[in-house]
Amino acid sequence: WERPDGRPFRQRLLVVANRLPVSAVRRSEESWSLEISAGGLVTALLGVKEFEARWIGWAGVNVPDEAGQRALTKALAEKKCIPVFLDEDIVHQYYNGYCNNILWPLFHYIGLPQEDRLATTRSFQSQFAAYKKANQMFADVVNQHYEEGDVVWCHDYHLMFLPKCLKDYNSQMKVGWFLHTPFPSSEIHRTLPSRSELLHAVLAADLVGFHTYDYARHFVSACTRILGLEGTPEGVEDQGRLTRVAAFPIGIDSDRFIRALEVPQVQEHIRELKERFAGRKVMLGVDRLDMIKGIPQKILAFEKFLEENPTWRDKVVLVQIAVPTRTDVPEYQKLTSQVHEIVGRINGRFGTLSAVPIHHLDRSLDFHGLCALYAVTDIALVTSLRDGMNLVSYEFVACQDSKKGVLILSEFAGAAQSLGAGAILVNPWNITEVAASIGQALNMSAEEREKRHRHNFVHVTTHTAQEWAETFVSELNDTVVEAQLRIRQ
Ligand code: ADQ
Repeated sequence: WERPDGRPFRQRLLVVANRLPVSAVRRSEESWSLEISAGGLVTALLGVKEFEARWIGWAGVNVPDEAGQRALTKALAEKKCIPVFLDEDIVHQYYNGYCNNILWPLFHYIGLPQEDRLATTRSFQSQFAAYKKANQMFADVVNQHYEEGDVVWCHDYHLMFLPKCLKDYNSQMKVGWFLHTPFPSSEIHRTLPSRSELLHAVLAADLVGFHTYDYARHFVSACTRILGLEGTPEGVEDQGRLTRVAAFPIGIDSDRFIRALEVPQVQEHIRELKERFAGRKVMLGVDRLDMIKGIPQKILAFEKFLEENPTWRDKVVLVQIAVPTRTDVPEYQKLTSQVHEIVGRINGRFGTLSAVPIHHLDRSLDFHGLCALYAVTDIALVTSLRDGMNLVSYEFVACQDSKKGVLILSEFAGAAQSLGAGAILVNPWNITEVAASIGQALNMSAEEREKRHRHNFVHVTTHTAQEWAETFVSELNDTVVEAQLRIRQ
């Protein structure tokens, strides 16, 4: 397939997400330094050779002056990124307010603390107005850069209004929307004052995707129960127009992890870690420090295990790596102190002069450090209270082909639906059950570990991030073609 000038034709993919995959630091009035942050989405799309991807999003910095905006736009263009400039007030109301204080907790079934509940109710209308305004600003930028034939892929709960804004500009635009978090039961979604407007806005997309079939089903029932529309096996129908709704479980770039284990620097690191933890079984948690990840519950379960199994006390260590996020939000500050307090208490209770049972680090690890840690781990503990998918569980499995460690996985993570047969599934709220699962994992026979690991390894290495992105985009192309055929008939 070629262009008139003989160059191969690659469809352009406009990926629209709240944050661009770069961190930008201003060096002087007109100079910026940029660093690519290789999150899951970037690596997913790097591997997709079929499309020519452009990123549209907020660079995470406030740039009030035109000279700065011009310089940043130019620097970002080299990285195939296009910025949306949001001022401080919009960021406060749209991002910190509506996205992170309202949608994030709601979609993860977490109630707001009592004192925030009334304040949020009062500021709701202004935050929702800012949310719509911000989504319109994203749409303006997409519209400026859109060329006929492009595919526009909108990401996540920050941009639920975007499909409608885009279709208002151009009903022919191919628009897909994918949610990275869970979509909650319709009984939860219906408590949101803007419930109907948001659902209608998402339904403007041609294709709506979720990590799991359950989230897709919740979305369809919200549309049927709240909007009175018709749910079909294909999606949701509104006056003859079908919005296709389906599950597209994300994956990781498993080869990148497997290859990293061969790097001499990583092997050296693995040797050091093995030496440091010699004679002890290593349990690992890697999470953003967020309420949804169930970090306090995980540590309390570990304490219960130590309490009930004195013979294991000096033979097992829990390494918990928690990257702080949203550090300016009081709830997150409280969570950090709560975790520190529990860790301190347990280390005081069970530690000795030569060793402590929990190593807790409040920071992010670099990619190679993370791979080495995954490789020396005997048991990974993923105890999310809710999680759209959870990629840490996938990354652990990818790095375990020689060790064949055990994955203890929350049944409330989307990953439970793909890795459930190989993992030990737990209810993270039930500390007794999680403590018992630690015992089960530590005592598991080599044959059973091998069998469980094989199941998960095959899944992680075949359902990759690249496959996820390709499937979504080709389904979007097909959906639009089918819709055009239906209209012609
Ligand atoms: P997250 O909530 O960020 O993503 P997750 O899927 O686990 O959760 O991805 C986290 C990523 O950050 C992983 O690649 C992990 O390696 C990295 N990471 C976490 N802690 C780290 C640390 N201390 N140091 C270095 N790296 C660290 C959201 C949803 C998920 C969904 C993804 C993708 O909440 O449910 O799986 O998007 O759709």
